[in-house]
Amino acid sequence: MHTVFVYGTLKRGFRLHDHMEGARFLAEGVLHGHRMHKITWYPAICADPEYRVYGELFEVDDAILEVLDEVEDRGILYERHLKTVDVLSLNHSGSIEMSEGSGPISEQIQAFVYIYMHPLEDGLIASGRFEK
Ligand code: PCA
Repeated sequence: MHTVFVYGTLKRGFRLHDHMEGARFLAEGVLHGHRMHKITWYPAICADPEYRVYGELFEVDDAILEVLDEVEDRGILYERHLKTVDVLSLNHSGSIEMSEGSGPISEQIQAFVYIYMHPLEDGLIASGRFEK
């Protein structure tokens, strides 16, 4: 199994989420050191120490990851990189165990992230949150 961090159209309720069918939601997450831009109807991110990106963590199998690579035009638009993502919230039945007490748990997880392969200039989303 693999962990992926999605920050755009693959999130729950967004345009390409259907391609995540069979994926298990783990938690909300934040990726530090990356900056978000709006391309057209979808976002993209690149490395930038000044910014952060918010998204969702899922557990996926080989087959789903293969579908996502295709949907995201891996090798053409995005490259898939393993990144360290901070876990912000957890689902109660997730494999990431809840610790005692409530509130967000500070924990990190290694996850695949689709990083844009081309320069990003216009359409900065400074908040790091892709919204409809
Ligand atoms: N889909 C992928 C990368 C950008 C996009 O719109 C995602 O949601 O993470």
